[in-house]
Amino acid sequence: IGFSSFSQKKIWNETEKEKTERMAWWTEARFGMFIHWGLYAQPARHEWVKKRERISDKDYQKYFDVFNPDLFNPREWAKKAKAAGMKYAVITTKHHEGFSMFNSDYSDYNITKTPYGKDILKEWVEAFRAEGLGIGFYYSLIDWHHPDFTIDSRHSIKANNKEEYEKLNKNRDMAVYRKYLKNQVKELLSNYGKVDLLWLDFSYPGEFGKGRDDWGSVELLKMVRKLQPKILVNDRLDLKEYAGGWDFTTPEQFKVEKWPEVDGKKVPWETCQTFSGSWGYYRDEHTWKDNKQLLTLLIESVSKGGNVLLNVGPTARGTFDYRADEALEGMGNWMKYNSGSIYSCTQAPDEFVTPDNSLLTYNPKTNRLYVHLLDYPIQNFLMKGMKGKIKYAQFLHDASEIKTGKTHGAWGKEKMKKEDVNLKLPVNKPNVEIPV
Ligand code: JFZ
Repeated sequence: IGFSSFSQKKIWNETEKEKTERMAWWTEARFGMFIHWGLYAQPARHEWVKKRERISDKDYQKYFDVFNPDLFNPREWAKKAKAAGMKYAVITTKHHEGFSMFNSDYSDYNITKTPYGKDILKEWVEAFRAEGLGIGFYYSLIDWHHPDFTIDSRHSIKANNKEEYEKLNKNRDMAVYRKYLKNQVKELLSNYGKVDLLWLDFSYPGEFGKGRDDWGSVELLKMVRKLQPKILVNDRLDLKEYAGGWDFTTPEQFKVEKWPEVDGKKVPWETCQTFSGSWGYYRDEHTWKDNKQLLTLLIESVSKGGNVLLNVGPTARGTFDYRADEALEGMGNWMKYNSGSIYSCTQAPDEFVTPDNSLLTYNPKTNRLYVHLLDYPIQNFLMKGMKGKIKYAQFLHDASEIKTGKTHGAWGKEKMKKEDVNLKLPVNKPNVEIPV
């Protein structure tokens, strides 16, 4: 069993080896697409707009009444994801606003009742499957629309003190919502064929927060595992100390300093990242990351044993912003030649010292070490302690040989030791740059 403590609460039985095998496709994939799409694409000013601006259900209704993404072409999305080098995708089936992007027997607040009239999720799954991509569902535990979801610190309705919370929640019953949540997840995992990944979001235990008891997390996850035994589940159900309670951890929107550990053991992880700051389409947001930043995030994550889920927030017509297209293309240009240093790769063994201005990734199956030069140096590239460890060195993009040997000039004579190796790089940086 993957967890040492015998007092461990258990959700299901699986050996560490079985877990590793179940997760192998994802661990090898390393790169996926996150898609945040819902009614909030129309106000186009953050997926949290309903809470941020305290918009009432009545005022938010207009977004439901006019939603009609006439240019939605999921096959095109899937092709873009694939061309970018992504191997799986995770879409918001329901975000905090409470709107279902799928046909549901448990709520009319769903896509088939909008002017669009069809089950977007169904079309999306078929298209992404057809391109051979893994299928992931994001489902929000938080719900600002369901009448039984109790008002809390993250709700779009604001309470100022305990009395106000109690008053607002008088007729709300989380037991009813819990049932609803379970029913909808059941629909998601029953009506769309095999689902590879479930991304539940999110827990925030505390006095005016919610956690495992509110969601019925244990029961929910048992059902999930039963319906889709191979599925991968993220770690936001507030089941950290349960065996089988989660498969990978999800640091988001910041740089991951080192491979995350639980009880001194490295755990699978996936960081998610936005292009511009918000997850949903935000028309007036101009803080877009450039391609080099995004690419570095991917390499750096793999160099620490993790995955990247890079987010796109499609417009309300069903298109990607041109800047998202450009970024995906840039990733694709690079991945076309260099994905060998990403897929199936992980953190390099400790014996390898990371040289200055570089990142290392490593493929344990082939024993290849990949050195990512973040800044292209002038001719000498010193690798400490590598003597005897390199059989052959080459560029990845064109498979041309890189010779090793004495450094140019006086520089290396002081710096280079017996046990070091110097890579003799060509003066000119090879033209593998992605457009930035
Ligand atoms: C959540 C959502 O609120 C957000 O809109 C988006 O969907 C994102 C992927 O997930 O945001 C979170 C959730 C958890 C943390 C931070 C932001 N967290 O645990 O630090």
